[in-house]
Amino acid sequence: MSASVIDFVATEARFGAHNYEPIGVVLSRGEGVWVWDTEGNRYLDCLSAYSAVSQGHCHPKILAAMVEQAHRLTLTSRAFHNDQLAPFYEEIAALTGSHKVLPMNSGAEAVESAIKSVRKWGYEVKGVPDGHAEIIVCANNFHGRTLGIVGFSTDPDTRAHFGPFAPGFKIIPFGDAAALAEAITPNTVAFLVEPIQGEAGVILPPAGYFTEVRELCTTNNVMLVLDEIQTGLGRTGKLLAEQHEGIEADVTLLGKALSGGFYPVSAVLSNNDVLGTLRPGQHGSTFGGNPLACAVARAALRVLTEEGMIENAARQGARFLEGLKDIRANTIREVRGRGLMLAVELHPEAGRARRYCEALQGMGILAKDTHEQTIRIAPPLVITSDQVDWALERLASTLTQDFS
Ligand code: IF1
Repeated sequence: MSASVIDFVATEARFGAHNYEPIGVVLSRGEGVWVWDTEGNRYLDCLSAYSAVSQGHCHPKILAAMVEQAHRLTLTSRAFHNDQLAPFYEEIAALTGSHKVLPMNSGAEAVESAIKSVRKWGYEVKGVPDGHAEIIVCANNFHGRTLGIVGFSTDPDTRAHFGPFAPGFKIIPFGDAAALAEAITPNTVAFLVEPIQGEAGVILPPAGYFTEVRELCTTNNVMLVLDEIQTGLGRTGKLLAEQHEGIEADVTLLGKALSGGFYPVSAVLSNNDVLGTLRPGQHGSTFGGNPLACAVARAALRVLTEEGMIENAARQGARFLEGLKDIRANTIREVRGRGLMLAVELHPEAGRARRYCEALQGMGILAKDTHEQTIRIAPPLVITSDQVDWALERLASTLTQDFS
């Protein structure tokens, strides 16, 4: 690392809470799939800010919408109407086939908002006795960092020493429909689940799982809440990951790529009366639904469809996955994923995934390890075939090295 990089890293360490352990690269510019560090070295971004920069870094049309709106009006609060919120509602509802929209900022806020809404729906519509609503979630879930959410995490790092936590959550294994059937009681208001578990290491459920889940939820009048904050908006090669199983959630959570990475924008979408139970004064956010966020989100959604990014994610994702499967390396235990949400799981003897990510950095690729053994690969959805092949060559030469 050069002197200036060491300086940035040391200053962060000196003043910052040490809640991250970043790869040793200091980025200062991005365009499309590429990012540049402070020395001018170029990297292919295979993380996309955890799938938030799906439209590519600094997409010119989203940038233009943001700058144009920033000149006009940025924040009104929801005490007044603004001229960007209604068109945002209309466009996102039309795109996703939803009836109601609740705009928030971070992904965690969308999750919290959904929890509040399904509980309220449970008491006021389903008739659950007050204070007794149950929400079923999955082991190894990741839904964010707020207290309500980390309380039902099963990851010790995420959860330990942050309690006491709120009651009302039941944890079942992911991918096990029988476990869901068993866990549902008359007080169950919702099943909250990721279509593909991201932080857990890109874990796909068995085929048919969500069809069974949908049936169980419908039969028992339980709201199916899909956290599509990471899987949504084209990442898996469909607009929403639920489409792979031909089902529809009652409540869908979006975030991350909803702004193309320009700004924190999240949303709760509902296909039924869940959001309809919220009355004035019962929920809100100073920044949620602000005109700048809405203008950015509208442009982010527009380019996603107009520029064929969802189809490209399906095409390039298939190419990437095939290419990864063709790499003959003793270090690889499994490659998996859907669309451009991919992962390479290493054999325990191969050494830590972190070491491979550092080696990839040296070859011009930024990827991030998760859970010691897994390298996550999630480039922007605008990646081309040549760029996929370029990445595969470098991945092949890195994965055939031994860092144990
Ligand atoms: C961090 C992982 C990704 C999410 C799902 C809600 C949220 C997230 C399915 C909360 C956030 C992030 C946050 C990021 C790491 C990250 C992540 F490694 F944890 F799993 F993306 F892969 N639901 N995911 O994945 O959204 O409040 O952050 O906007 O640094 O914690 P948020």
